[in-house]
Amino acid sequence: MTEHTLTVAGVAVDTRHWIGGERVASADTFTDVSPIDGSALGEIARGGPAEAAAAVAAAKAAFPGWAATPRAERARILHAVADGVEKRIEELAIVETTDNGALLRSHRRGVMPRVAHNFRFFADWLLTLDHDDFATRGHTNHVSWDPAGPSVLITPWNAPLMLATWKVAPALAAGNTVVLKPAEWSPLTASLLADIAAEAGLPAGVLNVVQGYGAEIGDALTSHPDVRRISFTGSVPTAQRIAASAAPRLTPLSLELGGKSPLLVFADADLDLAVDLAVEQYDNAGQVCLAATRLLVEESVAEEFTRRFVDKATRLRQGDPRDETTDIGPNIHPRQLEKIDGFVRRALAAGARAVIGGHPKDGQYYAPTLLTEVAQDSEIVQEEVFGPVLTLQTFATEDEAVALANDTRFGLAATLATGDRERAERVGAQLVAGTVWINCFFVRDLQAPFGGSRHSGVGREGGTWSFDFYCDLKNTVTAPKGWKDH
Ligand code: TXE
Repeated sequence: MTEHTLTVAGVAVDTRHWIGGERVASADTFTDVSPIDGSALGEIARGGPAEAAAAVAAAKAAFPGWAATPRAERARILHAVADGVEKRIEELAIVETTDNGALLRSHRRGVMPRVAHNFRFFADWLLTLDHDDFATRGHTNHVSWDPAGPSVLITPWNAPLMLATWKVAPALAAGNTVVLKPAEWSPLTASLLADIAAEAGLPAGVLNVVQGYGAEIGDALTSHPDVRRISFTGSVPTAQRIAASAAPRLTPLSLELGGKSPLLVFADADLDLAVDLAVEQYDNAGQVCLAATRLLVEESVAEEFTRRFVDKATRLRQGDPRDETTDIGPNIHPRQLEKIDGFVRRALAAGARAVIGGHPKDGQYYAPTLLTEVAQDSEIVQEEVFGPVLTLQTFATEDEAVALANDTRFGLAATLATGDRERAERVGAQLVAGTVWINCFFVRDLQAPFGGSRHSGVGREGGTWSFDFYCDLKNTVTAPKGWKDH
């Protein structure tokens, strides 16, 4: 243990930035707190413009070498990063859970293995990226994927390492260098990732990690002239700030923002399946951008649906996320809890009825909540709460269901529960959503595009769409004539 290390369940985490292959301290620090019990985990380097500039400079210096590294070698190193993640799954899982309060069992068995997969997937995809050739009037058009340059990746706290590596893996695979800025409420696993990447042989400066408050370090990163790509996952207001900051230089942006997604339950659905899908929306204490927080249920089954939902939801166990039997852990921060409760209190004051929950519990926990008697144009129906809070509205016809589903400023995802294939197709086609799930939720192949429309974001992540974003596509057209043949 040094003054720059904290330990979580015996795992040492360096609390400094990682810039140009070296640990760098800041004069200032901020306290990292565990949402499980409010305990202070340690002091984290609090970066500002100077650290941002140093990290971008390191990324810029490392870019030519990494971009020129043969694809097979880049892929080999990314697989070695995946090996390192796999070796440290237990450590990453307990550190992440302690830092952000999400369930240990899902970190262990779901999230961290997928973090490793993110690296493997983009390493393998890199090797399949083809240089397309087209012929036009005897000329060849040769399309190549050139790495774009230093990329700034800004990530949130609800799934810290998972969401960071969705960006880090394709950015590095494409040949870009990276400055990663994790959320200040969950800074730890990004620091461990820097260790793992260094051990895997990633050259110095290719991946840099800077810590700190977005308001203090963010603008220096997103307005930097040497930054060629910015990828952000987080809130709409922050995305707007980043877009404004990047606008003078027209730096390309990928924005993955919030949602207010619907779950449409039709009378012909398998009702138990529909209830399972609805209760699943409390996962991660509701801190999931994709969460289908608006339950839209056909009138004729609403009463029975609600009865079965309440029966199942009230059996969920809320508590310490390290406990294998826990279903819902804490919310990330006292400020987030206040925000959630504010939404609920205002909804209740406006006439909503809490079927279950509707209040905070001891510590940083919020009771799983279902609100009915909510107006379509009310705040609780229109705004993202990002907590374990669902609303229930009913509809009489399919057209009404579609109209309600589409009537928000978001367009991230939509889930349908129906036994009728034709209806599923018909309704799915009308929904404004980047992902439509039919009788399922959250399943997704990394080859498929992920993202949203309207205020849910700009661009898509996954498969070729990630490479599209992190590369400058170049078309080289060669004439058949003009050669001096020897
Ligand atoms: O997000 P922010 P917050 C939504 C959710 C939640 C709300 C607020 O509704 O209740 O956002 O969360 C960095 N320049 N989502 O305030 O501010 C910040 O340091 C550059 C949905 O925590 O968007 C962090 O790393 N960066 C969501 C990241 O932005 C800045 C996930 C996200 O923080 C910055 C999280 C700036 N000026 C919240 N200001 C999802 N889509 O999954 C902040 N940051």
